Amino acid sequence: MENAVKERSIDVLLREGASFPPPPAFAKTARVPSKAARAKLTAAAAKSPEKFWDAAARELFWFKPWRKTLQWKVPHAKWFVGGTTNLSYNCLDRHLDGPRRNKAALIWEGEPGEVRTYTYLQLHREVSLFANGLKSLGVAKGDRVAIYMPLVPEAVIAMLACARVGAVHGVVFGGFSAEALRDRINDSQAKIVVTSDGGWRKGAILRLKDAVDEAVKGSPSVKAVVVLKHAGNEITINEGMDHWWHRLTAKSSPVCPAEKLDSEHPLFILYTSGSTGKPKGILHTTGGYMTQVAWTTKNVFDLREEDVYWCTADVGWVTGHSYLSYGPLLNGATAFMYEGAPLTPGPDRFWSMIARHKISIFYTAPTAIRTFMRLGDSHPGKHDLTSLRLLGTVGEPINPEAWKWYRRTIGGERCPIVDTWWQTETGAIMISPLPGATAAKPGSATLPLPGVDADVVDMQGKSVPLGSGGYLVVKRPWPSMLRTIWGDDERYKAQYWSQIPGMYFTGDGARKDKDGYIWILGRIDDVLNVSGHRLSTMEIESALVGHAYVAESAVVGRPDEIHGQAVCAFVTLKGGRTPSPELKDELREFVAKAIGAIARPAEIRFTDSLPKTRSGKIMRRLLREIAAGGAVKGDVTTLEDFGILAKLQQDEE
Ligand code: 7RM
Repeated sequence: MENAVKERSIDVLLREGASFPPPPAFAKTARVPSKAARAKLTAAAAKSPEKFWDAAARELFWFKPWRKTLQWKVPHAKWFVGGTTNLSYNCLDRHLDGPRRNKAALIWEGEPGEVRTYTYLQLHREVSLFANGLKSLGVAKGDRVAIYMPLVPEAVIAMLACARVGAVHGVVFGGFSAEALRDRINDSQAKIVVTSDGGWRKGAILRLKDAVDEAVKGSPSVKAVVVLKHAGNEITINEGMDHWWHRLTAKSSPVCPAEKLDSEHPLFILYTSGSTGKPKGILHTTGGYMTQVAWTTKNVFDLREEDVYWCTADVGWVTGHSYLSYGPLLNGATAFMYEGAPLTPGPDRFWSMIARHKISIFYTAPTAIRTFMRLGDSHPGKHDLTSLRLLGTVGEPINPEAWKWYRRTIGGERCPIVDTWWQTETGAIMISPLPGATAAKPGSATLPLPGVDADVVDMQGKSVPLGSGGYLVVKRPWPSMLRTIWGDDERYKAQYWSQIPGMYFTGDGARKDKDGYIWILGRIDDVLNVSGHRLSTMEIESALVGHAYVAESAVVGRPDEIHGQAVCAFVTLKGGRTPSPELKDELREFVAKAIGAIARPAEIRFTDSLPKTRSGKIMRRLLREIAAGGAVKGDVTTLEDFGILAKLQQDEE
């Protein structure tokens, strides 16, 4: 079993820092404007979660209303039973009768500098054309379509077109290899692949079509490949298989009524790697996903009609599904998207875009924040960032130092920060501040949102007292929950519903502080055990980056005969700092002082970079294998930069 839960409490060592109440000017006009207002919402939702989600669903368009809000037979939920709707209709058609008709839906900037804007009316037309194109290739309700694209508007258009006709999209991140793509196509038995000639990254062209050609050789389910002309690089066209996007849509009709789909109709499959074994195809369905994504986007980001909202995630990640594509469009917002690398052509690219497009909401990952922090304040300092009014983070725990830098240097001490906890599996944000209502504490995702019954429990499922640690679970079904693992319901049950009886187990360890705030300690697999003490890798990392010379760190356990496990820390230094044996000793003492002697790293390894997924998650499994002196085994398809592995292993010789 993956993530086997061990029966032992998690030692709580992390100190609580400062608290930042919502800026009064922000709270005054916020959707949820006070602590009391949030408490009231939460209490009402706790009393009747179904009533709460019912009201949220009613803000959207349904062809036919549902008979029953929730049908729950552990571990299978159906939401809005009997209702029919369409996600693409709710993102587009619903906005065409009012003032949003000619409002910008998407503003896109390419790495070389091109800017393109789509109004809701224009986006609706492009989606309809492409949906008809898909139909002309034989795509019918329920068919799977793989999308392997750069971060261009057409990626979102392809997703919306699938949703429109009831096809199930499976977006595969454009940085993945041909092999990873092939495995995902085969597991989902995709009939069509949508791709582009290439995509821009760091001034070079990523040759996506070549990877598709390679993958399709081993994917007999694929009947056609649609190719967007984007980067303009030479590619091979395979007669009978390949279709240019522009030719396909040129002969399509712009009239494509949205299919009336059952609320539980499959919407997408998104693959996420487990700690062992092959990637899991997480399945999401229509009505419940749409409802929770719409509600959270509106309330967590406190969205306004006039906002320009930027979520930096790629569509290949769940954040790119829920909060780059669907969430903003469901709310009729203006979403900005950027195709290229964050530091191209220079380290101020992001800040220049924020200033030029007057971005007001900015949502990114801690890894990006730490990268920018490491580059220094001069780059954001060159640009006017006063359009910003709200900042967000997602993907991993943010260390308080980076949080404070983000608030000061990017947010000008003016913007609230929402630290949002959720997973591919949860579909939408579950634990987060509401920016006008919740005092933030740097490093904590704060409280479960109204209608979400998340808690920290022991192995028996008993809620732990305030001030203690345990396992993060969700006790009741929520609308945007995963419905199963594609093709493997047994694994779904074993992975999520068998470890703590009757509850959804997230795989994360967490602790509740005296105010009931939740602090995510990281994946349970990432917890180490030194002489019987449970230590969170994250708190040791957080201590290390508190040192003036350290840019980033990743801590893993390596087998130790005496102590069970020993703490091994991989450390990258800030620019201009050089590794030395003295610095190793200094860092070891620094951790001992910050947390306790028990956490003192047995080993420090300096490195130029850490192995990460594109969404910024450090692949600790790989580091564990390296620390133990063994070879790297298992799935590495989600690794962003393969060169790092060889380098990390070499460094020790
Ligand atoms: C959205 C996403 C999920 C895992 C999750 C956590 C970690 C995500 C936070 C976080 C601390 C956060 N989906 N995680 N957000 N940890 N604070 N705000 O990331 O499926 O790719 O990953 O990411 O461990 O279980 S994901």
